[in-house]
Amino acid sequence: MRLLYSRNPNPRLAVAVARQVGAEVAFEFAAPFAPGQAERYRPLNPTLFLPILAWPGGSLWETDAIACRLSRDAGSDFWRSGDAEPRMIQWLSWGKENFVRGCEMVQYERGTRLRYAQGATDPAKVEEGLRRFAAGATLLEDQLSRRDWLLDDGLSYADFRMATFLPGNDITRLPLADYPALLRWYRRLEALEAWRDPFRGLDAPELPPVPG
Ligand SMILES: N[C@@H](CCC(=O)N[C@@H](CS)C(=O)NCC(=O)O)C(=O)O
Repeated sequence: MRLLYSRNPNPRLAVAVARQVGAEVAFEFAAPFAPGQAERYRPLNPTLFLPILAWPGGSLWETDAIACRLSRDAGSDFWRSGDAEPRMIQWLSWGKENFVRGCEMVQYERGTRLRYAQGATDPAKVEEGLRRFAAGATLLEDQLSRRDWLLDDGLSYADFRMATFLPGNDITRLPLADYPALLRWYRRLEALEAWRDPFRGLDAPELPPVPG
């Protein structure tokens, strides 16, 4: 199987998962939105977004689905399959609408939008993103002051997913330090090589710089 990726947050997350579970995949850099590339990738993912997991005759897209597949194939419980699975899905679901969404909004406005010349940062969107971040971080601060990871029984995909948009925070400037337990949790993630440096040894061109 091939895992198609770029350095952007969702494909980064998928590569980190592959590293964490020791997935047997061939890593392949892709740029479906580059001029002339769309038709090559559309049969694999009609949305053209990365990551994509591809194999002869089939493909899978959306990071969560790919994480599930990689974890299962590797015989790992990183994506929980037992009694803890509903709780893990709770965090994925809540995160997507709340903390992760807030991080993504700010990351887009201060990072992606400028990298790809999609217009100027919208202060109202930053404000809304920071508001969602703060509300989510307050809830997570309470949870993570009581345990090391989101699930009682240890590290899981929920932790990686919750942190999707935290790498590159020098540009996004989310006020993580205002939430000490959350910051400690993120430091624990950064201590994992799979999270800290997923692109080690891979052909992974740097993202365009953020101007200014
Ligand atoms: N909901 C999708 C979002 C995927 C997505 O937004 N991918 C972005 C990067 S974060 C992308 O493909 N950007 C173009 C690129 O990286 O070349 C998922 O979870 O996989």
